[in-house]
Amino acid sequence: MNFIDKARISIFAGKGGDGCVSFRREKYVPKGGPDGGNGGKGGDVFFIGDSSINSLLQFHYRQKFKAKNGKPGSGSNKTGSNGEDLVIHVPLGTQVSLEKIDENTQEKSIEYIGEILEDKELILIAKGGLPGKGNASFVSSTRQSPDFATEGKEGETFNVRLELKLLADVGLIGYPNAGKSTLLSRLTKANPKVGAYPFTTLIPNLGVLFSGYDNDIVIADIPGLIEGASSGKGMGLDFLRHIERTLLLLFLLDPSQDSIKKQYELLKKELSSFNEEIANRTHLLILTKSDIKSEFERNCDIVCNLSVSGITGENIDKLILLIIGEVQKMREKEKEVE
Ligand SMILES: Nc1nc2c(ncn2[C@@H]2O[C@H](COP(=O)(O)OP(=O)(O)OP(=O)(O)O)[C@@H](O)[C@H]2O)c(=O)[nH]1
Ligand SMILES: [Mg+2]
Repeated sequence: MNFIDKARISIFAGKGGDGCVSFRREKYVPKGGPDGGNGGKGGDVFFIGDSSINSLLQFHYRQKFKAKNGKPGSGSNKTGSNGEDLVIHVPLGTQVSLEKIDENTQEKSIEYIGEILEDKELILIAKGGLPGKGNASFVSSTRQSPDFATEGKEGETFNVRLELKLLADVGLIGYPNAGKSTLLSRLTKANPKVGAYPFTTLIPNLGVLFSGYDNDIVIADIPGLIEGASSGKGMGLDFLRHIERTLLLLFLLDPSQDSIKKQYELLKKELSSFNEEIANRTHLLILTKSDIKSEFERNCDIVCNLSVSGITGENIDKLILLIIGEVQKMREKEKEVE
């Protein structure tokens, strides 16, 4: 599965409506007092978080987004209606930056605005133009019949860069070489690099498990964790931010490397030093490489939830059901909290 996780779009807020020049018309009064109304405000452009979207795909089909202009004012002091706002739906986790050009030096820069994390979270990106004033607004003691009005201002326009850090639902944690990437390729259509050496995975891989429910499950395969990772050893811990929002962790324990109990304790300890809350998150203990387990019985010193093989496929179907069940449970719990 290919993730489209970057897009560049142009957004245009609406122009303010023009003010109106008008004079009251009454019988026997050829030119009554000024009654030209103000224009309406131009529509704003917002982004809104939408949990039902999970890619930036839509922006590959459409790149220009425009809010409506404000309507001009009219006679009898009628104010023009405001231009309708435009609300663009984006997936949760979308990071928004604006391209800016310095008016004097023409230098380009990128201004990071923020990340949209919550469903229905709304951020204002481009403000609509202010309305023009009708001639009635310019009446003063010295100016009884102004015959001018002002134009509405242009709305803001920006080129916007969107980046989606896919939010993984499930994180695979384990020593280097524990079989994390092999398992990801078994569970999903992802095709990460697998190697018979530690630290084959240098950046997180993501795969999607099609759950059959309305939301598919994104699984993150991350680099291996070793003792001292929290103090910078191995790949460090920075990549753990990719699993900060997972619902479920799978501890992949490799019988061919070390005592399973020790692996579990060490992984938990390193996770805790990154984030105590992550370390205590719901997790399952999965024994990997079950096809060669018998050679390493001595290392199997705690009972795991399941033992699987990414090579022979043993118990992969059971693992899929287990993951789907746990994730559904967690999602329902999340909904109850909301
Ligand atoms: N016998 C056996 N070997 C496996 C199994 N799963 C993975 N391996 C082997 O273990 C080695 C490491 O596999 P990877 O999937 O790259 O392990 P990883 O945990 O992603 O490793 P890093 O990315 O380096 O942390 C490779 O040589 C795999 O072929 C398994 O179920 N059985
Ligand atoms: Mg790997």
